[in-house]
Amino acid sequence: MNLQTKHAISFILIFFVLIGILGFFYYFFLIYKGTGNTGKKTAFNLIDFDGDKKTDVVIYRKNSGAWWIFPSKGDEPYSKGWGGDPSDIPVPGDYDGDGKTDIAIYRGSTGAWLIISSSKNTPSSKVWGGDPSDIPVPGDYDGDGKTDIAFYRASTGAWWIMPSSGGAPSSKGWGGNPSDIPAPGDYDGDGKTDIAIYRGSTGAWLIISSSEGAPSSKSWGGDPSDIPVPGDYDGDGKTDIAFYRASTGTWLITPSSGAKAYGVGWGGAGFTPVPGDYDGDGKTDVAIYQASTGTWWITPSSGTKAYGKSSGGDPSDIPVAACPHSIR
Ligand SMILES: [Ca+2]
Ligand SMILES: [Ca+2]
Ligand SMILES: [Ca+2]
Ligand SMILES: [Ca+2]
Repeated sequence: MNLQTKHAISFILIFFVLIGILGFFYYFFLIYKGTGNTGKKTAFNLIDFDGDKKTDVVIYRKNSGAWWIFPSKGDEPYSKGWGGDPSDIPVPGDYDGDGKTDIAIYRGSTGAWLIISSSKNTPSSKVWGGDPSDIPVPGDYDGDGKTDIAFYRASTGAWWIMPSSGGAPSSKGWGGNPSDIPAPGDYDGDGKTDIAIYRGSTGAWLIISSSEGAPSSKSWGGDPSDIPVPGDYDGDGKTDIAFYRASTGTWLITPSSGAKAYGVGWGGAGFTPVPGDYDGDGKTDVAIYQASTGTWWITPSSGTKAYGKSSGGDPSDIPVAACPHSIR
């Protein structure tokens, strides 16, 4: 073997070793990335600003337009001014698909969605809605891992969805009864949000499965004080039909896995349901917010002891997890 051949062989060996090292790092990069939006999807809107897969306690202080975020990781709480118009409704979601919740407001007076992307920290604005009867219903209807802006127009009973994947906006008539409350969720567990209505007058859940396109109806609720609280309480990746009966402070849950329906007494007068996955076990936890003291009372699904957490208690505070019609 002459010197030239030796050099050529060394060069080829070094080349393959380098490829191997790069591949090794790329593999771990993919695993790391997998903890973000490519990880297992949850069948509810996880309000998770720090990206640890646990629900954060978050309030929107209406009178000052400030968000107060208490990261579940235990970092210091922080605030961010975003909002301030009396018609503003918090609509947090993962609009950029990086696995962290973005601060977002739906401004009812103009129909503008004002979003701060967590990945780029840049604000954006898009008008979608604006009718006084419009109710924001953000969700991942196209299943690309990014929240889509969407509203339910109560006056006509139509759902207007702008897919984040860039397709044409769609409109679908589903609802229209004055007692209808939008209750979107991933009831069939295919990773796409399903259009759904809770009809207060009859206690019927009217759901269109995104995988089959077929409508279904289930009776669950019907008391005038019932508030729909869909979530994945059994952790099977499908949203469960559930309501909170304010008159008695009872949660009534029908697990999608087929297990027996059950009730949990947790709440009562002066409490607002704030379901979320506070312990990060993939199951929705029963939790309530007490406006008079600004305290969150959380019962972790993992079985650890119930606890309270204060988020201030300004009378204008809105617990973001209770925001109507965000998917849970
Ligand atoms: Ca989407
Ligand atoms: Ca679905
Ligand atoms: Ca479930
Ligand atoms: Ca949980």
